Amino acid sequence: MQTVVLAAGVGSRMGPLTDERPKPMLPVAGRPLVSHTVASAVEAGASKIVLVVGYQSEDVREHFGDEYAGVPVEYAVQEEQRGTADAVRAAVEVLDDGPFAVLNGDALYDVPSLGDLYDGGPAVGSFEVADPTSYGVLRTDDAGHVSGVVEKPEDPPSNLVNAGAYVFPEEAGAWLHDVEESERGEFELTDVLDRLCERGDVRAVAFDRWLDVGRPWELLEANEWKLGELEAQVDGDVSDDAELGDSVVVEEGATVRSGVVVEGPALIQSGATVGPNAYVRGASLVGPNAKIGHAVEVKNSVLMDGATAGHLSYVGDSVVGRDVNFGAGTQVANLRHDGGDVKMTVKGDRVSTGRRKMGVVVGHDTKTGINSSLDAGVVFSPGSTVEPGESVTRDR
Ligand code: TTP
Repeated sequence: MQTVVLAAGVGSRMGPLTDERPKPMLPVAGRPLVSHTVASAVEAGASKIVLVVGYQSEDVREHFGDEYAGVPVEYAVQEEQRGTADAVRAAVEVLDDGPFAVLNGDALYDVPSLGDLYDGGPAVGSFEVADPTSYGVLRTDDAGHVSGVVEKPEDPPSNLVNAGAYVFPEEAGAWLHDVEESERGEFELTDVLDRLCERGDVRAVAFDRWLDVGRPWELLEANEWKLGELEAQVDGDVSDDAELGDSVVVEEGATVRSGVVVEGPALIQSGATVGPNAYVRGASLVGPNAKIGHAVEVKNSVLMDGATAGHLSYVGDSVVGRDVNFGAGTQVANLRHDGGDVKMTVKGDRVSTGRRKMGVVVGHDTKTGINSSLDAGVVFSPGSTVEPGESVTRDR
């Protein structure tokens, strides 16, 4: 099945992490997010991948080149991010005859479910959630076919949310040109789906696992998923008295010093150093050239390239951007005293992360002074500074 992967979005809800690189290129278990989407599609039987690129497209092209695991990769450019229908319209020109699949390039899908999606006629992937009111929700008819998608309904017709995975018949390519601008000023692929649903033969394929990666804490969840699939491998320099758990990968060129405990799942990338006497637990990604120093505890976090927590610090449930430097004794709070879900500001709106445990999101090149404390849910713009001893309770 030829598969269009949408990777032209800006990822504004992921700010400040998408300041320097597009969301599809954010690191998940040591690879770009979109490479997991592409890998799953290829494993499920994609015959060709068409990547729709736009915002900072050179990064995506450079990563994939013209094939992935023997499957050809082609590119279509969406000049302006004018919606998902507009993105697929750009791709139609490079598609072959026949049906085609469309996947969001910022979502993780399980391979067997994608296989089910590919296997048959028109289809839409769905995922069951307890509260679907903030999603596009599938409406199904008596025969179990999809009859439409209702956006953010107060009274949801089902618990099946639209997973942004579709199989369209060839003729749907022409319908893309008939889509009109929506109220929010975008050309929406769901308009094409609605038209397809009128035929009454669109299958709802329930996915076993799915994750939409739109907000910073979902990047942590994506890493939890994909780090959990790693098989232990040690190619780096690991001290004899360091303790590594079952699912820990230490890449060549990485160093794990004495007295370190890494519970895993964790990936310690080339050029990174950990320890001495550090404790890394939960699903953690220690990016290329990152540094976790003496007596530092890192839990369930992503440290991007060159991020440093030199000594005596705690970093929990956090995303730490490129070349951030945490001064000695920097402490991240990741739990509220009232035990409620941690809130975060996303594009100006205060929203619940749905997590009791959530630390901070730190834009690249931020520096914290010694003994600073960073409150749960705080977001730092790139290049922020924190004074020694300062307690940061608001975004900066
Ligand atoms: P969204 O998550 O709706 O958009 P986004 O990725 O730009 O994120 P944000 O809202 O935070 O700015 O997009 C869903 C998928 O479609 C995602 O994989 C990006 C892709 N997309 C395009 O390729 N072109 C577009 O014009 C839009 C709106 C999205």
